[in-house]
Amino acid sequence: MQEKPYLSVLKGKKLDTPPIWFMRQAGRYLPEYRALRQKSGGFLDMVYNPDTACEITMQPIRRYGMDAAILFSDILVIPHALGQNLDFIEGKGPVLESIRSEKALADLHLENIDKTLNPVYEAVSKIRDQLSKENFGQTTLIGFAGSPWTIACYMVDGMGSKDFTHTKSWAFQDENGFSKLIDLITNATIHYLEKQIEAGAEAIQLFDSWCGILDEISFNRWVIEPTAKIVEKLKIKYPDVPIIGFPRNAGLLYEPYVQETGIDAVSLDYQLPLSFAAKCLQTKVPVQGNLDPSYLLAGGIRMEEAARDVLKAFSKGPHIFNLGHGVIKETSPEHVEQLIELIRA
Ligand code: 1CP
Repeated sequence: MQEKPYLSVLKGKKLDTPPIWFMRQAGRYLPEYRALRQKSGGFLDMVYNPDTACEITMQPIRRYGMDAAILFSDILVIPHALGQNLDFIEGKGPVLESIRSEKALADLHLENIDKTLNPVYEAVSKIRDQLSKENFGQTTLIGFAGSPWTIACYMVDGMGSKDFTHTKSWAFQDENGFSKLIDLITNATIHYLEKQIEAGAEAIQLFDSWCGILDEISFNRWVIEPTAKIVEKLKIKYPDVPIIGFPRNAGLLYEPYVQETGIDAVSLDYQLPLSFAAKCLQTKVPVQGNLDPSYLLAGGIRMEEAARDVLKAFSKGPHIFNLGHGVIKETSPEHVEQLIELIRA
């Protein structure tokens, strides 16, 4: 059987037409998502209902036939499964009961996480079945998790923030205590990802949305080290499952990230210069990205030009077309269709 296009590029092959998928391809810009969202109790109810999570994952695939489907879930199910209170508030985003000291770690438990996470694994199996039932045999299913640093940011600060001051001050004041939190998240993440792979995830993406707020030394300690540990452990059991890292806004630190974590491919934010990424990263691993989602929102000729620039910059090596961050919720579904047509033409 021929290898799926997305998987073959992750393994280093260059294709004339790059495979395509978008971060947040399932979500609020789709009317069918908004309809389901209105009927459901809340965001977490959707995440923990395997039929709903499967349906939402399938929605963009049915419309556009992307080369990859990404499990509908959220990175914050890990703190939730560890025992931290979590709420998703309309118009505000996630809110967690913050953890600010080593003492508070006693309330978190690694042993019971599957009680909360079993519906996610069930969703993964359902999606694999559904993809073949609906004849999307060439579509790869991506599982995912947040990276320990980014998860810690939400666990300690308790919500989204520009600078995550509480997290940084804990990390900088008490390295030993903070490392216990990072170790706990790292171990939970390894287990969670192994279970997703067992259930049918064919590739894994690690989202490190907030690594860009760290200096070089802290980046090594809190981003590269735990990411390398996750990769190393997953590779023992599942050497053939590609791992994509997304160290968003890491700038020049993208280079040591790629060289030292052992990830198989790297996802690029839209701020990263194309020439730097082509020269310093794509020569080492396949790259994924990186159109600014605001071009997709805007549509029209500038979207086409910007997409062509990305294609051209990465035309010499393995490339997966994607955005540099998630689809913006006001985006017109027609623009998504136009962009996919352009890439495939
Ligand atoms: O309907 C709604 O109100 C929910 C909006 C929503 C959605 C659709 C949230 C809340 N999460 C998700 C799904 C989600 N989250 C996916 C599903 C797959 C897909 O991409 O289609 C994924 C991969 C994520 C990952 C995620 N969640 C990240 C990493 C990527 C990124 O965006 O940087 C982060 C930081 C989160 C936390 C989160 N969850 C939701 C929101 C609004 C946020 C951001 C909070 C903030 O810091 O402001």
